Amino acid sequence: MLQGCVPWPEEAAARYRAAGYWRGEVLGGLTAETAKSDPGRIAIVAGGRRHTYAEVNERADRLAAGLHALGVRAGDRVVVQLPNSVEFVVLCLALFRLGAPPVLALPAHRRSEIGYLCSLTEAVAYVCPDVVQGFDYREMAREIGRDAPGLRHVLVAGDPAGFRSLDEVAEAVPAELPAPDPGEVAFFLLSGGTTGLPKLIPRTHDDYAFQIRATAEAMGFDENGVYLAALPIAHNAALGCPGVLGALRAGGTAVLAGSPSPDEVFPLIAREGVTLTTLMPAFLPLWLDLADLFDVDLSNLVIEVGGAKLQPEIAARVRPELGATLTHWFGMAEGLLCFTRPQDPPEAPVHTQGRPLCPDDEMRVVDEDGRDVPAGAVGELIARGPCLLRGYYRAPEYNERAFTPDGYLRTGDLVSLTERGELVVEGRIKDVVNRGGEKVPAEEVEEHLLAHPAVRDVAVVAVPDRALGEKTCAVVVAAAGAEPPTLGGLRDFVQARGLAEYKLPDRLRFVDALPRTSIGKIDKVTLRRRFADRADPAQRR
Ligand code: OOB
Repeated sequence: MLQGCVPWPEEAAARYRAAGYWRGEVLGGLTAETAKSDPGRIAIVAGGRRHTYAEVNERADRLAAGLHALGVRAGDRVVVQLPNSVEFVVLCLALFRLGAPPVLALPAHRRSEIGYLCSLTEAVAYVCPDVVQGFDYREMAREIGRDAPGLRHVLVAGDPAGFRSLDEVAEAVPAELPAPDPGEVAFFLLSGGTTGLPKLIPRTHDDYAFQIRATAEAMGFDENGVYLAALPIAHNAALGCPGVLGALRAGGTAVLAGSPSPDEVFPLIAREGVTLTTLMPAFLPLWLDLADLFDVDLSNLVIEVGGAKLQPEIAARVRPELGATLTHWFGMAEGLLCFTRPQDPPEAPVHTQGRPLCPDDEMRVVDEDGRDVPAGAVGELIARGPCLLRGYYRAPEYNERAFTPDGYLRTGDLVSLTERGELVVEGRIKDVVNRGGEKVPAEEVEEHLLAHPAVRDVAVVAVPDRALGEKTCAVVVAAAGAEPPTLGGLRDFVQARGLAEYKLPDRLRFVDALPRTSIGKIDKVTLRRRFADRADPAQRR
């Protein structure tokens, strides 16, 4: 396995193979079979264009050859930051074929995150779009390039402005390439639940092929299925649950949208006959309120909702008001998936996040000392299984804390299990703000805020928000003698340091000193409680 990754113990790997979870499938081959048996079938619909299996498959072959000609080799890492587009999918297939794992950054990431990913992974290439929503990724690439000596190529989808055009690389003549080992890392996902700087999750061909196959089966998604990707496909939820990759593996169609906003997706759902999609809970009220304005029949649609707390009263409205089938998900990029099945009774997704994907997913609920809590009680969820990593990439010290000695991931989520083994998410102990499904690592933001001359001390905590569930509040101890910082000033400051916009603080509160626990850690429980109801005066009306 790629250096810096932690393999599963041989005993577990043998068990997962014997049980038929890991079948030696490689992700580069996802489109190959359908491209041969039914070349004219539509694989991807994006930006109003339809792309056949034959086209997508051939473009991936050409791009793999072109990247190889540039010197990209098996084991090299490539940071990929593209919006939902056919280029994104073709590039991933090409890199899977080469065995050069893409590191999937989110479109919202900026200099701080991308620069860090490039240096952590010693990436040989960074692939970005030209300009999206007024943001010029090429300018950012120029800045990053200065600090990343190992970065040999910047490839641009669109106008390359002095860099190399991705399209041009994709003009190469397809070449025979050795198939990668299915036990190898196929790509890296970013963790949404770790502390400090972003952590990388290695996903192998074997484990992800199992995830997309088994989730497709559970959702009843086959070659007649049409999956709508309305969330960024760099995120596990839209990439592979079964997502775009699962849709391609099944021989179905993936429709790529730029956002889950009703005016964009409802016409697409109607026109393309979408059967499955994924949403974060924050968008569901909008769908419920606006669906009537669009003449769209959702009775054949299954919606997967997860990533953040879904309010039961919103969940209960889905079937009666939209006519669609709701499935409720607890997912992690780390590889644990629990969800209610479409055929479960309608009340199941209202109250629980369902059962794990795999019968061999081992989930335990433990107390602070790591002892199993009594049945039904709340504790931290720890888990291991055929999709669950055994270590973050190049993070040996962090891994010591993040995993138990026998390989269970400490999820940092507080849960309980129902008598029937269904998961109920009850809270969280990890220091993350879940901002409508986008995860903001508090420590990472605190470090940037601490660099501000008017900030002596700071704690970033979650405060309740009606629309997003949670927002980010910076609790600041102002530096003596300095003009106290303003929220706008702090946001500009952190943004200028290259942090993604969704991580900028939403609120600012001042204290004379941060409360500490008996062992000297910042007492965030007290801070959260103290500022919860004062966060948004509009909410109290
Ligand atoms: C999904 O994945 P990530 O990696 O962005 O975030 C994982 C974390 C979990 O550890 C948990 O804290 C939170 O997101 N979460 C939920 C939740 N589902 C995830 N918190 C409350 N209720 C839920 N239902 O978010 C993700 C990956 C695949 C599918 C769906 C979501």
